[in-house]
Amino acid sequence: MKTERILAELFADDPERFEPPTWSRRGALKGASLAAIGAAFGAAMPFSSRMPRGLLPAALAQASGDVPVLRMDGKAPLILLGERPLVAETPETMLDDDVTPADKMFVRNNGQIPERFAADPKTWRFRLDGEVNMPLDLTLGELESRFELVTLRLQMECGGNGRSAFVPETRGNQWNNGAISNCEWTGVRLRDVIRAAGPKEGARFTGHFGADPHLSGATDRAAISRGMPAVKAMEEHTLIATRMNGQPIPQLHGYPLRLVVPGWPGSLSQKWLTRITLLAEPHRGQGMGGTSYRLPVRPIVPGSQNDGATFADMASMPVRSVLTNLAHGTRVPANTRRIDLRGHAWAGDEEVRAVHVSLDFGATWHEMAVSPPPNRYSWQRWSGAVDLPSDGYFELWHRATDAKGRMQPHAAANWNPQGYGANAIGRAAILVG
Ligand SMILES: Nc1nc2c(c(=O)[nH]1)N[C@H]1C(S)=C(S)[C@@H](COP(=O)(O)O)O[C@H]1N2
Ligand SMILES: [Mo]
Repeated sequence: MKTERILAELFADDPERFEPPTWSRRGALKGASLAAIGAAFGAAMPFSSRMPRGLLPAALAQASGDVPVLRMDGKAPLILLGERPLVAETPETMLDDDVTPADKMFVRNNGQIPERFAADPKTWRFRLDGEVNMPLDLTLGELESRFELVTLRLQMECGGNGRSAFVPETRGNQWNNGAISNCEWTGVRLRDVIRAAGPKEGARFTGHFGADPHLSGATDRAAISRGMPAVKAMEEHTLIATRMNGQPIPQLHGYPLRLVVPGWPGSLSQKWLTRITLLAEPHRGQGMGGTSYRLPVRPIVPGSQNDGATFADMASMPVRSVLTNLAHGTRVPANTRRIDLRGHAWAGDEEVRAVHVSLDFGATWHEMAVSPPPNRYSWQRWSGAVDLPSDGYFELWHRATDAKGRMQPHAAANWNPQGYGANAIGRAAILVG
């Protein structure tokens, strides 16, 4: 199928036709009529009668076309969100592999990228201390030989994935849905290492430390240092990883040792891991407390100030889906009447129960096939097809449902100052003909 990204260009031809959106890119559209939108697209909107009033068409609401691109050895042309620190997102159509290849893995750094550990990686040292009877100081080689090695496919998703959907806009990297990877990690279980150190009764939380310098270069400040409740640390899928996709971990992604905490905010998965400490109270490192990786327990007014004192730390990430075989803004040939669709879906600690697709702005939904995960915490493949009644402008909406029946909402919900947990229904605009 020959595809072209054209919708943004069509809009660029005649932007005056539109009044500005009331809020940000996904706010309601004031003034512009559907007829005007249709005229700008040069296409009919077959389901315009089902379009909710005030909804900004995805073709205008979501960027497509010109975006800054990461150019880096060993990395695919990801969408560059920031250079200092280096942050890059994976376009949805690059998330089609069941196991995310290293070059397509999104990048999220909070500080500088440390110099590559030049010595034999087996000599890298890792410490486990705090509320334990026997603090451990082990080399990577000792970790691998003392504890059982396991290999698992594990999702890793930034807590801010989907942030660009918040209205009004929030602080932080404006991710679409591409701050997600599903690599094959090999490592030892964190719980085995904790047990070997003899945790004390009071060991109820962890704190994580890595070797990357703070962005300012200050040696007394951590780039990021987060922690989690012991229950998550003791889960069998939480790994101290030494290999990714059967290879040493790439430098950008934590060589030679990193923590992998699947299903919870990616910030817990400390790269360039040097130390984990067990604590009686929640860790107080960089990225803990206030509004960092924390969500309102009771909704707050969007756009309002809040110090986060009553918020709760984010735990499991919410359910989400990506469409990987068709880019938002694609044009398909006239008379195309059936379209194959596929992608991935995941839901933090939960399994995905269903994925549905709508062509008519959510009036009717078609159930897609969803594969079981190869192991818990892997994302799942979904696939199916939809029939198109005619040529014209369509939006493919994709919505996943988790095992508890929770669905992706129509709009980013539970607004919070740093924009975490946005998992709105995916919308891809296509033009047929
Ligand atoms: N040492 C260290 N670990 C880190 C970070 C960091 O900046 N430094 N960023 C965290 C965040 S916010 C995320 S989302 C993931 C991103 O992992 P990746 O860059 O390998 O995709 O790493 C986490 N671990
Ligand atoms: Mo993140």
